[in-house]
Amino acid sequence: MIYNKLAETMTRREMGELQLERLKKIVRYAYNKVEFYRKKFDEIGLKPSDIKTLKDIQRIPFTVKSDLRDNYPYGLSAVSMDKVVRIHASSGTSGKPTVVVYTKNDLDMWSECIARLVVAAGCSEKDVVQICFGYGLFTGGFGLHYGLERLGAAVIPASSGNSERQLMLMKDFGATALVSTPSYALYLGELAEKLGYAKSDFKLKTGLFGSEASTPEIMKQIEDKLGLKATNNYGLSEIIGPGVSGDCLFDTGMHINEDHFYPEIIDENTGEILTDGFGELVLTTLTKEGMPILRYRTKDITRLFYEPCACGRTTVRMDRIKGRSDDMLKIRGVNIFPSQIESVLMGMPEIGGQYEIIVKRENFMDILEVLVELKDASLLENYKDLDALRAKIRHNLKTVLQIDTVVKLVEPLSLKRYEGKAKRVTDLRS
Ligand code: DLL
Repeated sequence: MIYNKLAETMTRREMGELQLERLKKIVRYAYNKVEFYRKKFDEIGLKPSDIKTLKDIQRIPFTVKSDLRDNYPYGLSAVSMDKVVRIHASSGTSGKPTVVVYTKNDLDMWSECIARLVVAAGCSEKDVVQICFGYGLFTGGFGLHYGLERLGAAVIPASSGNSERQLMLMKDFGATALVSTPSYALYLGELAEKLGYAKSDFKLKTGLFGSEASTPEIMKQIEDKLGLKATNNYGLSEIIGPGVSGDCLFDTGMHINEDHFYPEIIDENTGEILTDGFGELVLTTLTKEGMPILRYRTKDITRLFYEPCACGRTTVRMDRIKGRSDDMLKIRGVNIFPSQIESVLMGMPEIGGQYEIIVKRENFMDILEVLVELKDASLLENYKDLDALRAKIRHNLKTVLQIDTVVKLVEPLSLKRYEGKAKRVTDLRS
């Protein structure tokens, strides 16, 4: 099923024409309504009328997270408050949050984008969907909620927290789809096992997971535990929230709603556009009224696929996020993404779903320590087996990372669980 055939199956040429028309319009709009953009354009002598082709987008300066923070709270807004109907914010790691405002039309477009991605993931109006994202300033809860309602699904706005109750609701209300972060879904799966639920107690068919990085291996673990098909969807508050892109059932990358969000991949060091391979995703909102964003550097590392997909959608797809350029760990000169570690660990049957990465410096030397939760506590009773497993993990990690690690095995269910985005890395070097 395709939610909006017209938008999701147009030819590449039609899409290009639509994007150009919208790009010209949004650039003019941003220039006229937002002083921040006007100043940036004027500084380099760029006029909205200079944008004549899609390629001309390269002439527009990038927007970065600190631009939103520097203009806190409403500096990048293009409309007066009487046109604003919703305000969300993303909590940064430090200081003030970044604020995003939505007009009625923005909320309408947002719901449409979510409806498209949940249908692509296999949901319909027949589904009963439990949303375990927080309802609040975070965009996850409300974003998914209104899109699913638009589709006509039955929404259970469970919000985050109280995991035992989540499982009870899931069973009693007959939830067929689950919305959460992948790490929380995995935790719910573990907890269900611990509390003695059988997979057949639940009617789950589809997992709509997003808001944090995941690997195919962790998705597989969730599928095994909860008996559903795990799908990935991506987005960020600055651009809209969830709804930028999502998986179809062919597992070929996440289809981008590119009639609303124009993607580019750049070299994260030089800013140059890459036509092939991995780089930093840059997004431009093509239709957003409340807070148009031109060429936003997401810091998320991915690549784009333009070939047709077997599902019939013609929209460009993005690969799962390999990591964030600011998550990348430089250890003894080697670049490492936490997702590489996760792939190795989750591919090993003896290991449970949780791990933590700690980076330290001892005697001027970087140490990469990996805390790994065992699946089965009985292993702890046999020192020889434990030692052999530790050596195997070290070896497998070294094959992928090229550096040595310190592996610590810990008891099942002993590492911290998160209801939202999991925090896997602690870097103690700075
Ligand atoms: O996490 C929006 C969202 C909510 C997306 C629910 C999907 C589902 P922020 O809190 O602003 O917004 O965080 C955005 O989260 O730049 C990525 O680094 C990361 N992220 C989001 N989705 C994925 C994903 C929401 N599917 C930041 N895979 C983004 C990997 C993701 N990383």
